[in-house]
Amino acid sequence: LVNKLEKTLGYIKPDACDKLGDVVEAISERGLLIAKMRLCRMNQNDASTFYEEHKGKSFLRDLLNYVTEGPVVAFELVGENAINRWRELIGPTDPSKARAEASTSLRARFGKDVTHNGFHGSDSPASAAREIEFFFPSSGRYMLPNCVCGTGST
Ligand code: DGI
Repeated sequence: LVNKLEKTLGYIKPDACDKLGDVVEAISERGLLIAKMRLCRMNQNDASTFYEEHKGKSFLRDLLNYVTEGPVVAFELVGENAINRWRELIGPTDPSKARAEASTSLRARFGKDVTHNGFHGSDSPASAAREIEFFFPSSGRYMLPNCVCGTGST
C-alpha cells in the first residue's frame, strides 16, 4: 500500500482559536505540514455555503451560529494520508465521546460539546478540494474577510 501525498482543510472554530499554539504543536508532532494559514471570519451566508451538505439537519442552525460567532483559523495541511490523519488528530465529533475513549485528540482536550467541538477537518479528497478553494481561492481573490485581531472587525 502506497501512502498518498494529500492536502486537507482544517479550521479552528471561534472559541478554540486561543489554542492555536497547541494545535500547531500537535500538527507538527504528527509530521503534517501547514502549507497555508489565515485568520478570517465567516458570515451566516458563507457558513451555509460551507455546510451545504447539512442543509435540513436539526443541528444546522446551532452549527452556523457557532462558527460565525468570531474569527476562525483556517489552514491547508499537506502530508501522507493528510485527510485521515488530521481527522484522527481532531477526534470524534462529540468531545465527550472522545474523552470517554481516553483519547488525546484535540476535541478531547479542547472541545466543549457536540456543537462546540472546536475543530473541522475535510472528510474526503473531494471535500478537501472544495473546502481549500473556499478558504484559499486559487484566483487569489479571497471571499472571506481577513481578521487582524480577535474582534473579527474588518
Ligand atoms: O466531520 P465532523 O465535523 O466530525 O462532523 P460532521 O461533518 O458530521 O458535522 C459537522 C459539524 O456539525 C460537527 O463538527 C458538529 C455539528 N454536528 C454534527 N452532528 C451533530 C452536530 N451538532 C449537534 N448538535 N448534533 C449532532 O448530532
